[in-house]
Amino acid sequence: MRKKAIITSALPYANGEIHLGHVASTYLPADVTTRFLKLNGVEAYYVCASDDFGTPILIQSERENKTPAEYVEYWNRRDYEDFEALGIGFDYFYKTSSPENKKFVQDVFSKLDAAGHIYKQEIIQFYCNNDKKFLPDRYVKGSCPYCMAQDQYSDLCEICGRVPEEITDPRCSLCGQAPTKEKTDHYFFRLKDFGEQLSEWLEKNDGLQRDVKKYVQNWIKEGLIDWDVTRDISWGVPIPLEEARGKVFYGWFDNHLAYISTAVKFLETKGIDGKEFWNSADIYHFIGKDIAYHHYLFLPAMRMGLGKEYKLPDYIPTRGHLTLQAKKLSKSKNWYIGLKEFLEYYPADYLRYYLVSINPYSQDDLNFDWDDFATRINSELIGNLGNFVNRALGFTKKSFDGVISDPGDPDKLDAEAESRIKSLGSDAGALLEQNHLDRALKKIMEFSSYFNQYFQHKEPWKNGAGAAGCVYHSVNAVYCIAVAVSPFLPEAAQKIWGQLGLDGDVSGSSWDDIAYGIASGHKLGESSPLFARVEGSDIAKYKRLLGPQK
Ligand code: B3M
Ligand code: ZN
Repeated sequence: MRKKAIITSALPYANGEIHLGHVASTYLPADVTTRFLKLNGVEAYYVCASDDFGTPILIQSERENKTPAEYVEYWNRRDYEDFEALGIGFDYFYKTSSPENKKFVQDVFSKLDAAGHIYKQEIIQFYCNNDKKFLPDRYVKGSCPYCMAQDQYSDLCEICGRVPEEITDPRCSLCGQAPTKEKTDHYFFRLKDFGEQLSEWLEKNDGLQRDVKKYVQNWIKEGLIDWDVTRDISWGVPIPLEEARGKVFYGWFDNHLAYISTAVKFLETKGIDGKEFWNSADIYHFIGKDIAYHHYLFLPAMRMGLGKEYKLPDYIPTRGHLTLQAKKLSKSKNWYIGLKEFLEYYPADYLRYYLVSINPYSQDDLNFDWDDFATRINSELIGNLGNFVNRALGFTKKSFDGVISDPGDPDKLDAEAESRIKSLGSDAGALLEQNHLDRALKKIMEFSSYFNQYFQHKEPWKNGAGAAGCVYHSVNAVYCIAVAVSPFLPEAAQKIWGQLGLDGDVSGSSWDDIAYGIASGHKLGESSPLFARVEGSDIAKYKRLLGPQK
């Protein structure tokens, strides 16, 4: 672990609401990791931005009679608010359409061009004579040449998932007329040239996820293709060449550069040299597996093309897709759960708990299931963790007037409890460092479950000789839980903190504090149940509410 870190997560398109699928694969794991790093004294910053360019956004803004700038402004703010409600603690949330990013993108292009990594080539592109514009990507609809599905975009068939080389029966998606084909000059990035360097980088970088590396190496073996980084549309970063007037960059040329430009801008407002910080920090890019190609090949190749200006990522944690009730999420079919809507029903920590628990450090898909959600919250979060905290603190209030007793001589159970307390931080910490957030959370839950049993066996309510020791160790276990669980469940952790009678913010503590932090003589605060049960009858209702019938 370096002493500095920059954490990013895939930039959300400023084109619709954030849903649970986005949260599960990227924003939540990135947030948990950032909070963990901060507790470890790492100077860590989590930066993100809305992804403002691209044809889908331009088309949608035209449909809504807004300028694209107005349109993305709305989603930039809305997405940020939704993230905040989930406790996603960005240090900075900006936008790819920022002046800083535009300038940075143009500089990068000029440098890549000067270094010989860019070439110009004439291509044939659909053109609508009615709308008087070129029609890249989503501007053209037609039938998929593979599966014959009708009404598919030219850049992706949503039915069979393939990218058609050329769509059958093309039509302009704005006016429905058949387009013509016209010549236009585009700029290409020589991705092909980077195969060997990329392969070497993947090979020697241990921080990169093993299962992803394997198939990325296969892509390289199969042969890379150069990337067309131009679009003939009006919304995007202008290509900084006189001869390219009216052309803009393809969204995937500029969006990932906003990781750097946003971080640098943020750091500079803090009086820190952004470039120097970047190059001496651990760099994390959290993503979903569908954009692995872009992050394991295109992004590093572009950084390599710049020479040694900005270091490559150390970690690209890549997670699978979320399914809902075992079916693929689909916005068009309304089979998804919006983050904002979910948080109207349940506290952020419930979602954070559930989504971390079911989400391994791998590209396997994960499934949101309402019944499983209810069971896990009720039996694990409430039945185990909530129950232990409430029991330990409630008993201390009732029988010891909220004052932590002197433990006296430890018996066998106390000695074991002590060793558990002493090892929780390093056990869970090691898993967090390896990106196994789900396993780390499980460790903390096992710790809580162990202490439930410890409390049960000690029977402090009988007020025998062991009661004082039981209170002392149990309350300290609660203290450890508050710190350890804070990256995962920041709200609950803060509540526990207050109930322990501690001032300030649990986030101000250190991971090393996961030990005996409460001395005898300390007085607890007020205690009350941390969580409310998830009711089966509500679940039945939400099952109907959320999803396709919405
Ligand atoms: N805006 C969203 C996606 O494809 C896309 C990510 C950009 S990350 C630089 O998931
Ligand atoms: Zn048209």
